[in-house]
Amino acid sequence: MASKEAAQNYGAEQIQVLEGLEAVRKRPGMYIGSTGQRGLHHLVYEIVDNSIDEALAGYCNNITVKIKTDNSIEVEDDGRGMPVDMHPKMNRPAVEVIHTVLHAGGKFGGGGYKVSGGLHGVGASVVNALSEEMYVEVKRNGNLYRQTYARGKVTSELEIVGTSKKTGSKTWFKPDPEIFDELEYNYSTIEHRHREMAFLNKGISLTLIDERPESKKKEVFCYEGGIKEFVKHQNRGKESVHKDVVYFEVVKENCEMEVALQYTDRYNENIFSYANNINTTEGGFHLSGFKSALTRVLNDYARKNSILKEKDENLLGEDVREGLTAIVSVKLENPQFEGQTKTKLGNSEMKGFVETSTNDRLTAFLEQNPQQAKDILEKCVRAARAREAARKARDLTRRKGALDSFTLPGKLADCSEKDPKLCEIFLVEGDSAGGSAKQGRDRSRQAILPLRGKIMNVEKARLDKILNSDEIKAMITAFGCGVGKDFDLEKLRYDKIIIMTDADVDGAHISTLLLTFFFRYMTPLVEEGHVYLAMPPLYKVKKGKAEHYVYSDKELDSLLAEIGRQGISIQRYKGLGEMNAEQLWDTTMNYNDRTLIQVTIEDAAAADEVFSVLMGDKVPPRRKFIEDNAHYVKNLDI
Ligand code: 28G
Repeated sequence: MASKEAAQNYGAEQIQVLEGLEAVRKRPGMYIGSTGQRGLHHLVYEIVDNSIDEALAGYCNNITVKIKTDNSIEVEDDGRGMPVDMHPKMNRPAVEVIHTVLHAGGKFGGGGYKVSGGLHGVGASVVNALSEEMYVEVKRNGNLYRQTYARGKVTSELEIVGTSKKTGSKTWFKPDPEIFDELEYNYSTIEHRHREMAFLNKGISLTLIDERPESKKKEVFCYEGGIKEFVKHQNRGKESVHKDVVYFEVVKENCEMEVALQYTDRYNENIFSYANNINTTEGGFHLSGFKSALTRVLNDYARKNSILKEKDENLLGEDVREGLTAIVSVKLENPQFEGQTKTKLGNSEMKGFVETSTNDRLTAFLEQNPQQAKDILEKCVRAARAREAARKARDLTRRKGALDSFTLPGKLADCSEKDPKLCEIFLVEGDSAGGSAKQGRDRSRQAILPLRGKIMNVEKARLDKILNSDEIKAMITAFGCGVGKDFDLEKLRYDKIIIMTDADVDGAHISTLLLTFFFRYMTPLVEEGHVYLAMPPLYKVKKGKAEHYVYSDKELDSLLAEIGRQGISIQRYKGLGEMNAEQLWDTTMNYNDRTLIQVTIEDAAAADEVFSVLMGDKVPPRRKFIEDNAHYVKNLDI
């Protein structure tokens, strides 16, 4: 049926509605965070969240997501099918209301808690508002129903188009190019979220299919063990300190919590917390409840079993979290998300709930598993001793002024400008490229720090040892903002930290090491977007007098298609050292023509993961990782 006719049926409420979705189109960022790739992916999560809700309600087992060749998305579930009956107030079919009314989810009221909810608690109507085309199919009551939409509006009435003995919902949409700057989906981003969702919702089967010819793939994610398997996955490639993943689940009438944890021989803390399937990266009451309980239970157990003597100090939180991998997942009725990125759980009642539950269940685990309890506590006691030793070492370095910015490293060629907002620092692989960069740079605003040889692998050392590395000390002093717990972004001496390495194995290795270090010990640097990768050219193509710098193989193909292959010469740059100062400036450093890749926290986390798996001690997970990430690892060339 024509859209005009449909529109004429609208009452006053519906007109309100259209204005509502107009607002979504005017300010999409308010609803999906951004109009870049992150926002684009958000559309998928919004729809999948609805299927997950249906699964959590107990009516759906299988969810399939397809990335179609034109970068449109199809999501299908085998739930009850979206309701098609008339909505009493709106006088429209319920499925239409779901797709045309902002925040329609809440309007139905009652009936189980909305568990997933998405980052901003928006839903299918927002996806409609931001799609150039959309359709929904519902199998229900023996019928197959279908309705189409576009840019927030209905484009055809709900129709019965066939029959079906099954039940379920299918949604297809094509993101609107008028809204999004980026229209191409990234398989691994969606894959990552899918795996996470499957871990967080045990037993649900999530299938991901990529139909695009260049990246054809199909994967099924289904974990009967839920977050217990999540911890195992996180710890693949690492040595665990004790045998089992500790797991417990406590379900109350209007909320539930699940915890899984296992200690490894590493030194970093690896706790992920979730509320209604949302990764609460800023933490909140559930996380603080967990942490309090952990510290308390382990101290109590250690005292009771004379692992800590009377004269010994209590273990600190950081001692009982060293090397810990843990997932804390809560589900509750009215989650309050607070904080800068709305990823901090503000429901204070969750602290007591998680704390009491963890107290009881973890104490029981330790008492029932004395050997594992011993293994865990020995690790914590070692951490406490190392902390003391590290503090002494740090005091010593500090007294010697080794990390102060007034003793800037000798290798640093600093810039003359004093306003950090205008300054940038290049971390350059090798002394020879460092030399060219020093000559070629803009001395007023660009500083150069050459890095020689390999950076230390921070994965396998505590901070005190890391601080013995000259390369790392040089970076810390040059940046001026300290490290680890002492890190203070306010003191950063440069607005941009630019990693410039060769486009080869070693270069990729060095970049990965640096990102891992920043991710672990200077997190805000990455979070606030101060870290960049320089993009030196891969080729120089000459034809007659014309010279072209080329930055990727794809670009090379299109250039050759344009200028032809006759009478050309192609130089492949293997390293930065092959360029002189002027070339380095022209191609990579000059403000106008260069390309910088801003590193996101996800990139850094991925680098960290690559590291902890590839540099770990266990071979099988390494092989599996390389197989799974063949494409990425090939580029990384480790
Ligand atoms: C394929 C793409 C995404 C969905 C359902 C099923 C029901 C439903 C969805 O109801 C109104 C709100 C909460 C109850 C519920 C069907 C009850 C009976 C449903 C989806 C009423 C919405 N029969 N499946 N919504 N609820 N799948 N997949 O969106 O209180 S949305």
